[in-house]
Amino acid sequence: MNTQAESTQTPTHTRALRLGVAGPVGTGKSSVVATLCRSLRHEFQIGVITNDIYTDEDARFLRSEGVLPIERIRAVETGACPHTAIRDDVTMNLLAVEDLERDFAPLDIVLIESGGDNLTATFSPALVDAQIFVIDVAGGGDVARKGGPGIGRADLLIVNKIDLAEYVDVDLAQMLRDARAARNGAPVLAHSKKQPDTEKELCDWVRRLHAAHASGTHTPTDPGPMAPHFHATEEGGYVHSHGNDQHPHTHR
Ligand SMILES: Nc1nc2c(ncn2[C@@H]2O[C@H](COP(=O)(O)OP(=O)(O)OP(=O)(O)O)[C@@H](O)[C@H]2O)c(=O)[nH]1
Ligand SMILES: [Mg+2]
Repeated sequence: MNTQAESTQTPTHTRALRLGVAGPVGTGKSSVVATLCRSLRHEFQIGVITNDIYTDEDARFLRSEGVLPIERIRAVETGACPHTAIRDDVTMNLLAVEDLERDFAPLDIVLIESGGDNLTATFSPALVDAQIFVIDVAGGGDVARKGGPGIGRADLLIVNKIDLAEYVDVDLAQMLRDARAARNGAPVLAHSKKQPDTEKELCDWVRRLHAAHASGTHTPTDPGPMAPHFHATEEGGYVHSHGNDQHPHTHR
């Protein structure tokens, strides 16, 4: 029975910070997760969930890198486009996160890597407390300008593999200006796994986020639904728009 004493008890440990890492295929999501595990595992109790469509490749990569004890890295095989499992129906991921949190309680941080998808894929706030969106210079300097919910409104945008910019003819300064212009003041991190100072900036950002989460001052925000898109029909099609404000739908 609930007593007065029980109801006024202060919890000794907040739920783990659930931090999503999304972005197009091959931009460096697993490498970012590996960096965070290696750098923060002595400060925080960490677990990892990976998402792949048909395999557990990312989980096997992280286990082989020795970034955490192997049992703390679990794979979800989505069997479908990654965005379906991180946004449309998060059940598989939520169960995996809850199992991990129960088996290794108390965890401080659970990192959830999305399968590589396209620029429209973001996590549901029902699954994560905050999310990082990863793009890279090798995908082209204009990607930042192309925008989308992850680029525009993820908690952190990483412009990754900056060590490669000169080899792929990308004007990094311009790409970073475009990224900042797309984000209304939200943070942008120029990052490379070959540049330890940038890895430190990433870890410091996660430390600050965890502190805000633990103190109850971090408010999870939804980067928003997919951008308006076009469905062709025999009559010439209609525009199906998922806006942010009042979820307007435009059909014509
Ligand atoms: N030069 C360079 N290569 C990087 C960097 N980060 C990742 N890579 C390489 O990019 C390739 C893809 O990296 P991953 O971390 O597997 O990328 P991912 O986004 O997890 O890939 P998927 O899960 O398949 O979508 C690998 O060959 C990495 O070694 C970086 O900062 N610089
Ligand atoms: Mg990966």
